[in-house]
Amino acid sequence: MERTWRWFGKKDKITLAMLRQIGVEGIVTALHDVPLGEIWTREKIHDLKTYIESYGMRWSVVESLPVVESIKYAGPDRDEQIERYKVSLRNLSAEGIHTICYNFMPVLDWARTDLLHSNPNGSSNLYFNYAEFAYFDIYILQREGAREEWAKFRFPEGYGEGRDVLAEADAMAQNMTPEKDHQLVETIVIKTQGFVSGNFKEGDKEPIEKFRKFLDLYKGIDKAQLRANMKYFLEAIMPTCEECGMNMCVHPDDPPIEILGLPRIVRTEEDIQWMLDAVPNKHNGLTFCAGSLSAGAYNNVVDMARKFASRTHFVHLRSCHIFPNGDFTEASHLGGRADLIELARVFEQENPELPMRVDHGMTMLGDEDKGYNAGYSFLGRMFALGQVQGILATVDRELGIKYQQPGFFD
Ligand code: DNO
Repeated sequence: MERTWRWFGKKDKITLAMLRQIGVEGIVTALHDVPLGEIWTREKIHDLKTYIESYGMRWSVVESLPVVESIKYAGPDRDEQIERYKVSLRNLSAEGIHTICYNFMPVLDWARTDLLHSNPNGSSNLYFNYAEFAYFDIYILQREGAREEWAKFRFPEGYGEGRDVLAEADAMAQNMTPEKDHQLVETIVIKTQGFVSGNFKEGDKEPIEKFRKFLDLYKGIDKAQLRANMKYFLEAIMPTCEECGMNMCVHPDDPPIEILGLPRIVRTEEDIQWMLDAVPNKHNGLTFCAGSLSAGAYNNVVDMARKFASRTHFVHLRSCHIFPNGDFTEASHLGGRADLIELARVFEQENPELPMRVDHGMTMLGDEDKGYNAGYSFLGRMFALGQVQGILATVDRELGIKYQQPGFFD
């Protein structure tokens, strides 16, 4: 697979010169300064692409060309937004970029409750605690119906036995302070969302008010309706994708659970099968995010990779550990539920050209003071990339695939 890295543009503290030294061949990025819903112009795309190429790498994948909410909930300007999306696709293709990662999650792009959860070795990882999330939902967001939903919440079989998430959230409420509430809002709404070109930004004055307005847009939209809206979007853009050789690859919901009363439709094997069958065109594909999928106890990630490899256009290598109580954290890239070694075999066999990036890494050895985006450390991700490069070198030898690491004499 092509060794790529998610880079956040010219303002990223991690520079392209650094990435070139660690075996990165391709860059995964977006026009982060273009406001949501605006057309990506050819000039801006060209400028960034040329900059990347000046460092001896290429712009391999766009992550993300965001799908605005009104396409997801079918707002009045949906068709106009889809037309704009198509223009951006044509402009990207004209500049030689042919892989687009996007998501179809309503409101929230991805969710964690702790961005610096300690590992036994002193480093830290991202973490999701169900009770903290329930507390946010019931006590901070004060979402109508949240208490009743959490009262009915059950973990997948084998996890969280005897755990009462609602009781834990109520107990937390006894000890929370405005500072702790603020911290949780920063984590769930700002720090995880602010840098992914989504709905929330660093410096948003009233994020909770804004959040509630977004939730209101989805009143009455259930799973079937969201699926219909996704199908509508994909059918509308497929002719453009065919015309300009564009591969669309949806990112699975992260975590792959239903949250905040919102429908989520890219969580499980059945969901992905539905999405691929609904629009049976090879340009309608998947970002195989092993990390997101492995946070769902019902997902057998290796089986899913075998099943969906031929419609996978982009791979995220990461792995999760689910604790017996149901909470999850991000595991080592050599451990956890995802089995990255076997995934590397599956995808190398399918297509050694497939772009792959290591996803989130540990925060380690001083990463924490550098102001990196949550989950996107430098040393932690570099460590993970080193591990994955080792896995790929071994698998390539097994499969007889020749690979020359760029930037070395040998
Ligand atoms: C988080 C990322 C997501 C992902 C988008 C794709 O770390 O995996 O923000 O890029 O959901 O649209």
